[in-house]
Amino acid sequence: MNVGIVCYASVGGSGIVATELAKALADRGHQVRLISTEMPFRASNLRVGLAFHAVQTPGYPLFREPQYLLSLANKIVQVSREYQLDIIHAHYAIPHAAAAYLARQILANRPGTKVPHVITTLHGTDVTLIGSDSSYSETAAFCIDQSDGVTAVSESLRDDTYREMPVRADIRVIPNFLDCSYHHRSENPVLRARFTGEDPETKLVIHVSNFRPVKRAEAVIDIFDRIRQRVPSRLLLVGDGPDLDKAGRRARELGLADAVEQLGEQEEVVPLLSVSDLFLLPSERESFGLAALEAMACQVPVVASRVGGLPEIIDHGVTGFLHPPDDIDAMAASAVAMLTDPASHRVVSEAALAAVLQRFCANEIVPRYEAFYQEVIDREPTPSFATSPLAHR
Ligand code: GMT
Repeated sequence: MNVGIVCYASVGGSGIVATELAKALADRGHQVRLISTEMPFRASNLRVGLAFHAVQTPGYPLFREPQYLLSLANKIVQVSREYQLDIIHAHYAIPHAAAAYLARQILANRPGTKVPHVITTLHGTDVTLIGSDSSYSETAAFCIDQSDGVTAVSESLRDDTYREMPVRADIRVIPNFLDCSYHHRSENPVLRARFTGEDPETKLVIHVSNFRPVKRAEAVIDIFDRIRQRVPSRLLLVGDGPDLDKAGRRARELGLADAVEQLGEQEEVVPLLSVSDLFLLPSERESFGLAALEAMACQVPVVASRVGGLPEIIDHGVTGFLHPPDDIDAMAASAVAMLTDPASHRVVSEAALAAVLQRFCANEIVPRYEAFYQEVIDREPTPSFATSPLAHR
């Protein structure tokens, strides 16, 4: 199949999932074209069957805002026409579903042009924060409904979409996944010693995110403060975003500055997860929690909020720990229990890995996307110019 995958290039789960899907589809023999503003995070390795197309959005003094929706739709039209795309797969509905819809309408209006099918994958805040905002809800819901197929990354997100937006489309749940041949623990005593100061008693707690308000970075520091009162430990903060400063300030207020290491954005998280003992994710909302899944694959027990899709990945007390987002004390208690009981730590780490291997590896999930593409194509033959209502205008 010829597949165009549209995604954000910035650090974030939706771009990572889209890129991993593009790579996996290319490995399975499809011709895949990634369409984004710049080469997405984790896409840089050369791969047969995978090409990248950059969206340029030129400014003009009259425009106060960049016209990304128009330039993206334009790029999709050009790529689709040139490479005869069967599928345009838009990751993150806003505004990618709209751009894909517009591109399809343009292509349907051109005689003799192949018109691709549009699939939109909902990732989370495109529904729960932005899509449900009254400034966007009508256009976002319309464009989601106009897609030929819609997927959501968790049951919870599917339910939230129906509850929070006027969407009528039949939403298929296809969970996020990892390349399990890459995402696994690989011990690195030298790196670990660099963070622990070679103290064998010191535990490493880690948080990886884009430090936006939903991630509750200050709560990460508050939980770590409670952990550190009981366990010699250090905290690794991986990623960057608007609330990283707040986290640093909170750490200084609590006298924890020396115990917190800010590593900024890192393309490779596996080495850092592999030296860690515990992952904290006290998010306010989380449609899936890809970062938690990556930690589990590296055998790092996760202590997280019982919100959104996290209960679909973490079985409380078995493969990790879930608590109400505001229950900092309970999160700290679970963390301390894990860090002070090596036998339980091993049991939870192994159960977490087993859950990932059983349900969330690429070889399990990517065929579900392929089957969905085929189902959408079979359901409705590609609209041709002759049958398009636009053709007669
Ligand atoms: O967090 C966002 O605002 C968007 C998005 C992203 O691009 O990182 O994150 C969402 O999609 C990820 C991939 O499907 C999920 O793992 C995250 O849980 C989800 N974030 C939220 O729901 C807050």
